[in-house]
Amino acid sequence: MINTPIDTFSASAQTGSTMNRQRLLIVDDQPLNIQTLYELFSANYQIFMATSGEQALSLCQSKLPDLIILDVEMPDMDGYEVCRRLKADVHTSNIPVIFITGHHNEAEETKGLDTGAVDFISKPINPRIVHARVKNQLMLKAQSDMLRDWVYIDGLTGVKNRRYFDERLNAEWGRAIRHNSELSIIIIDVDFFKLYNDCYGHLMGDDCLRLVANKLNSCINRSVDLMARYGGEEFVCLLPDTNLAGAMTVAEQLRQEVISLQIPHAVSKAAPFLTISLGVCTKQSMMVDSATSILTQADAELYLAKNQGRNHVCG
Ligand code: GH3
Ligand code: MG
Ligand code: MG
Ligand code: MG
Ligand code: MG
Repeated sequence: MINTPIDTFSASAQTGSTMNRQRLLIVDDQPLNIQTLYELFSANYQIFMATSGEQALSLCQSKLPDLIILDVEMPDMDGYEVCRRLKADVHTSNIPVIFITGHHNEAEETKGLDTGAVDFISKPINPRIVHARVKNQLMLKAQSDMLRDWVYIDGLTGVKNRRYFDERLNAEWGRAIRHNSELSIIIIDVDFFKLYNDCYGHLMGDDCLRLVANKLNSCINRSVDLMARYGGEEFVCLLPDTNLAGAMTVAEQLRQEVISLQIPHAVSKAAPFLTISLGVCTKQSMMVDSATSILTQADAELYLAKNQGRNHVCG
């Protein structure tokens, strides 16, 4: 049987690999209850603790736990309300919630599950059952996280794909409009890549794209910046809070970094090694009034760079 990455990941999650321990948030207004659960789980998971609803919500934002064990009855805000708020927020809506409560009846359990919880456990708890249920939910969470990541990764190069770029561009465009902030993008196209394939073969072409993608990706330093494969031999870089001058500087660095790879390209008409052309556009540009038009304009600049003999930046 072929070992899929999910099998491999599940196996390491089961053995409780200390490298990347999953994060568990325990919420209960009684410190003694927290203590019991802490002792049950601290060997396998990274634990965060909260004794109130407000504290739980704030920890969810800052720590993004993989699972929450949530008490129902708490003085400031009950567990149902905490769960409702988590589910209403896109940042926290996919964190699974397991309720633990002393008041067990059908109506309460139904209410808990309707609020969006994945499980409902009554006190007094059976430690082995709680452990098994938590483990199952964390396994599902790890698998769904991994699938979600895969949806956004380009299979050939390992950098983010166009689907991810399009979603981020729309989100960042909206943010830039709301905050009246700057936003730039760079479209990058490998020069004479058809000739490269013709000369060295498609497999070498693939290797070349991987090298270029990794180099471009490694040039992106701020966590808000994004490098993605846009398709074929084209890449695109998203730079929030960056004006045209800043983006031109980044583009020039990218051009030079790809040259520094010194990938032989004997039949290129631009240089004896592989080069890229880049088109830069910023939200402040006269022609730009939408997320789509910033792309169109960057593409127009790329076209100019190609016409100037390639191995150029235009913006
Ligand atoms: P220009 O300088 O004008 O950009 O010339 P070009 O040859 O790079 O542009 P063109 O659009 O004519 O050709 C792009 C080539 O990129 C053709 C296509 O086979 C190749 N290509 C696209 N995706 C891949 C890929 O995943 N792997 C490989 N090896 N080649 C690819
Ligand atoms: Mg309580
Ligand atoms: Mg192209
Ligand atoms: Mg082309
Ligand atoms: Mg090209």
